Amino acid sequence: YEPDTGSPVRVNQVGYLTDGPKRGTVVTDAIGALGFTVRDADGNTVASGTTVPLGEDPTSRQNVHGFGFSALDEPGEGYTVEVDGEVSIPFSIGDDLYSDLRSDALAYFYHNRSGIEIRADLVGEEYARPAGHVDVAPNRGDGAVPCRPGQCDYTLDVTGGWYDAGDHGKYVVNGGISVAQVMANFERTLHVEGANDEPLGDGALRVPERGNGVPDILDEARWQMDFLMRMQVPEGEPLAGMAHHKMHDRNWTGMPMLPHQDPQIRELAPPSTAATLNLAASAAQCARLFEPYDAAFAARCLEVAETAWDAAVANPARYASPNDGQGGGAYSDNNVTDEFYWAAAELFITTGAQEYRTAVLDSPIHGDLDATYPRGGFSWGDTAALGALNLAVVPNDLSEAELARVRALLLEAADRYAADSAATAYDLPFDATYVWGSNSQVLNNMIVLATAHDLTGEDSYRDAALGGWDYLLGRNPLNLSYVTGYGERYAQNQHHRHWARQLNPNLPYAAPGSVAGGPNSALQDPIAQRLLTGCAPAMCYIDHIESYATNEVTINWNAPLAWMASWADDLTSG
Ligand code: 9MR
Repeated sequence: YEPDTGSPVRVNQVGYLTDGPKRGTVVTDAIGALGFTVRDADGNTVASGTTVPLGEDPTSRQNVHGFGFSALDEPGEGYTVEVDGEVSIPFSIGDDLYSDLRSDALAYFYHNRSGIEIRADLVGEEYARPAGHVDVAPNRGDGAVPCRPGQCDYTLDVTGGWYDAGDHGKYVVNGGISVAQVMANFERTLHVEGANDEPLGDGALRVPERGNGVPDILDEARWQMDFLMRMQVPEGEPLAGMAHHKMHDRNWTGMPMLPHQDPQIRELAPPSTAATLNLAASAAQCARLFEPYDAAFAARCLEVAETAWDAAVANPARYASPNDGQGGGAYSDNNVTDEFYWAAAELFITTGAQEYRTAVLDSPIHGDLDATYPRGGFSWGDTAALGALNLAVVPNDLSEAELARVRALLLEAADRYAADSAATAYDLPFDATYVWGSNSQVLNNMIVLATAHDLTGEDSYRDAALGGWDYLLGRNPLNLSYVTGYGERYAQNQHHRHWARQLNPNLPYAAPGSVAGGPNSALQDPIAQRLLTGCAPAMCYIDHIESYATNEVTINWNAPLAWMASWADDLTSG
């Protein structure tokens, strides 16, 4: 299998910000520097220079050169770069490159809501569908879901929330980090100068709650928060206050399958400490953000957060089994030090209480660079950065010295990601550990860089973050944008049960603004194993619906995508 990679001249296929860096990469056998020419849509030469030979790029095992034309600052569409007779995909220069992506990336969450009709007037006929997992056959409904046989003798109403991904499972690990990053997208607008709340506000997004006086992005977050809170073990039951790890079908369903057609029995998995702390952290953040809009809801979030915290402290080592992957993903995690840190940080920011301050300051994570900001990116299994980023940005009761330390660590992490970016042929702020969902690891590194830029205003952080955008939007070894609908060549056959045009002509492609998991050198699905064996790490990807290990979509990958789109849009509209 030889992927079609099109032109060897690689650019950000969406384009470059008017005052931002403009960098590209060319795959070539040439050893010495080559000339490059940038032309506008009419074919006039508007910039030129010579490439910088960079040798073999270890992520693609190709010989590459870099080139740059940052001085070109004339907004326009249809620019191209020519190197050695080869011409890039056309791209734009401008200030409004990320505003559609901001709302499309957020629309992902409404598209994937459970328990509610998805309306044509909000998403278009192609994507409209009946409510999934309400009590209409063949669904069993999520209104009274039992525990797995022998596990508990109650049922829970766990309707609502977002489907995780290409499957119809609903997981607290990772549902908590997803809603936390959606809320952080909004919370940034409260505390960062130049961050614009209008594109997230009431009436701005395609959600059915528009017009209710609450910012639309918080309406979306509430849909998930309500579900997460329903996953808490009720008072009076064993392990009260903990959260069930997940709920999903007893067996994997086939594809394609719309949510309302799922006939499987759905069950609650046992509670876990990691899920309980996802609930505690996200509910604590919920409490402070909803306070101005709905004090009763905010109070409920806080109560859930505090009871969840207490339950996790009382049950600090209940781990989900790594082998529990039938009918849904395992999301197992035997190290919850980071979840404790994240939850303590959120509870401390919201309440200022001594117990949480101590839990933050005494945590082994506190001040530890690798544990807080893993080199390969934070993720659902490494959540400390979520707390650390908020401690750095959201006003709280840390002393000045403590706050300075939190911010210094963040900048140290950002410096490290920036150094990684400078060391790669594609300016990618990533250490090239191409795991399942590598694109989200990249996005989370970009968030650390973007936050460093929010705090310092330094161009070097901005430029390294934008290098991540270049990579995700096409300047990469496959010459492919990983975001549906963005760029000229983009992923669209992501693994999803009903965005399944590849399997059925009556179903749609992935909706615009959906990010694919991305290259994963571990090749954990059959089609990747069949077609990609031997691949160079950054090329271990295929835009095929069956490649769930390289090409799935999920809430915890689109949440950082949306956060980063807001940040990039704010760079120019602020
Ligand atoms: O994102 C998860 C990744 O880190 C794991 O390596 C992988 C295998 O356990 O599972 C991923 O999560 C999937 C989940 O288990 C089920 N729904 C789809 C998720 C994204 O692929």
